[in-house]
Amino acid sequence: MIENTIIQDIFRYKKPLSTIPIWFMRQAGRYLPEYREIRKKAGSFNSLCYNSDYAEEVTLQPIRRFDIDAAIIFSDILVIPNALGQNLTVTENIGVSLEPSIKDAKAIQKLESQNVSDCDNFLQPVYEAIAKVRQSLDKDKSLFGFCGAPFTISSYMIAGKPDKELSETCQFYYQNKKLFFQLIEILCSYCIRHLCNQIKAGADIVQIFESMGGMIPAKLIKECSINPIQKICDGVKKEYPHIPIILFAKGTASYFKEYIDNCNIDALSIDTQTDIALAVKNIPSDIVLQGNLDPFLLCVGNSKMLEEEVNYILHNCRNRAFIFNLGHGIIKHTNPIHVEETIKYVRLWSKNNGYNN
Ligand code: 1CP
Repeated sequence: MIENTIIQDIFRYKKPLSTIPIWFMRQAGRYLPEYREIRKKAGSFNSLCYNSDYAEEVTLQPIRRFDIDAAIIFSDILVIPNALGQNLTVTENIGVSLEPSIKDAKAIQKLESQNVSDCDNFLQPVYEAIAKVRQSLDKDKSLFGFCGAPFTISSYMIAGKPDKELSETCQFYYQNKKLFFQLIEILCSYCIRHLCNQIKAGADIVQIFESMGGMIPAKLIKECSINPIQKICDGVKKEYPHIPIILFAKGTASYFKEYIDNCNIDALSIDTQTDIALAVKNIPSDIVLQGNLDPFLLCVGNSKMLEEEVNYILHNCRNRAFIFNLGHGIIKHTNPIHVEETIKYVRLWSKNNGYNN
């Protein structure tokens, strides 16, 4: 297992080191011409995602182009529902769908009767891709594995598509609370298994995406988000106590304390809706921070505003164990030159403030 990446050192020492590590959520994807080329060659998102050579290639593309400090395996939070029998379709300009959607007890029973090793086999290309990337990746760079948090995954499974307002997910919850938690339980165990398998294959850090966090009603946050994430962290830490876990729970700043107190997380990824200065003030210093440049600013690429915002983030995090990133994923219309420029500003700030680069 790789143990001396720049990012792992941040977790080991819990203080600023000689470099500020950088990576970008959704750093592989349509904004890169080299990704579009492979995507075309593969023919569909699924053929890309489940072909370990293609997945390896697109995972490494942003590393080659930007020389950043971490790769994140090219996959998706929806591979778990796909492995559990829902058909996953990603169509350009239309979006994602999962069919058939989960509507009743029969559908949940079907999920429950899935054979665990069949799911492992289905996801084997993801693990193979991880092993290949780890072989090619410099030893000082981290490789992220990831999964969605059970609530976020369940929202796609229940609606069969993005459930932006959680209208279908919350109605399902209120109508079939018992069934809903059966689904969450199933997802907890598959998330633990999927993260452990990714670590076994070579991932040296993992991130959990609760992308729908900000839409969860206050009354449901504890049982629908915090408890399942706690369960996943405990499950992963039991097998791999030294692998850092980062939580990106978008839109949940008012519950950061609850997440930290209850879940065994090592870092919080801060969204753009949260002022990084407040995060620094309110989050204990043994929790590593990651974030939080606005992906829309990155997309527009106004140099002066970009530099000012990078400086604001870095200045506020100057005494913290910190990983530079976005507040959410890169938008597909982003010019890769803006990413390069951002990296340049981070390096420039570091140099002017006594870091090695
Ligand atoms: O070529 C294409 O059109 C595919 C678009 C795409 C990509 C590039 C999808 C479908 N998934 C991915 C890759 C992906 N998804 C990665 C790895 C790439 C990287 O980060 O470099 C990761 C980490 C994800 C995670 C993911 N998928 C999340 C959580 C992160 C977030 O952005 O909040 C979510 C919510 C998804 C669902 C999903 N998969 C794909 C799309 C277009 C979506 C969003 C659907 C929606 O809610 O609108």
